[in-house]
Amino acid sequence: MRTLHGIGYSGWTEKARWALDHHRVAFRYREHVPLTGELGLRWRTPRGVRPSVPQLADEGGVITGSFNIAKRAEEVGQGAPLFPQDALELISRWEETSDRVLGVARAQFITGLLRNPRAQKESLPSFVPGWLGGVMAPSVRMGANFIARKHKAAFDVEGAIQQTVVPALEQLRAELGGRPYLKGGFTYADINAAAMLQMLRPAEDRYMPLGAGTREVWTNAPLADRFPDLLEWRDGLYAKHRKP
Ligand SMILES: N[C@@H](CCC(=O)N[C@@H](CS)C(=O)NCC(=O)O)C(=O)O
Repeated sequence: MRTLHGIGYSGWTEKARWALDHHRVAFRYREHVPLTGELGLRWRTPRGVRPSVPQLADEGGVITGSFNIAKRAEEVGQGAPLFPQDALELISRWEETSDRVLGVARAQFITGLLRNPRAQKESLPSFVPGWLGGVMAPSVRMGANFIARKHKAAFDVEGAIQQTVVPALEQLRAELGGRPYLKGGFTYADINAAAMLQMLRPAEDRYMPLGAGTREVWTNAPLADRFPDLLEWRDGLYAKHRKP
């Protein structure tokens, strides 16, 4: 069975899932647990590829990275293309921007998680009973620190937000210019852009179920207040193009 390994609250995983769902590609989902899942992740990852999730295993082999998975979905799935020829340059530009912003989003999340015991408990695998949450929370902090080191997360999160995220959001606002899509119709460029907005306020629970602590950690109120038009755009895009 086609299997997607991912992190439920990660923007990268969301991009891969969205493309697979859009193209009606069936898959089973497996949650990756940082640190304890590292060995399995390395074992699955083809030689010469940096081990990360999302990662899709299907009859064609193992595909690592949201962009490659989305392309694979387009190849094997059905429905309107997300990568039309005339949008390829735009998509690759927003892929690059989205990737940089998600890197800052990860750093913001890790910093918030380390300070939020409720989110730490919610990050534990579902088989850990609630009463063990407090005891197991240090393992979540170890996992968060592991991810910070592995992916060289920014230390100065606020500085990275001002330097990388704010200009990207201004750019998105300018390019959208009040229109529903970055190109004439819905493309992967919109998915790339929408994923960035998770670090302002995550999508509604019916699209991305998150515990209250995790949702709190993902929310950046000053940014959300500064870009309400973009959040409104993202919510409209979800309502129209993302199956709950
Ligand atoms: N460019 C990659 C980035 C993927 C990435 O950085 N994934 C991180 C998400 S935090 C990851 O794999 N973390 C878990 C781990 O490394 O164990 C993509 O588009 O998928």
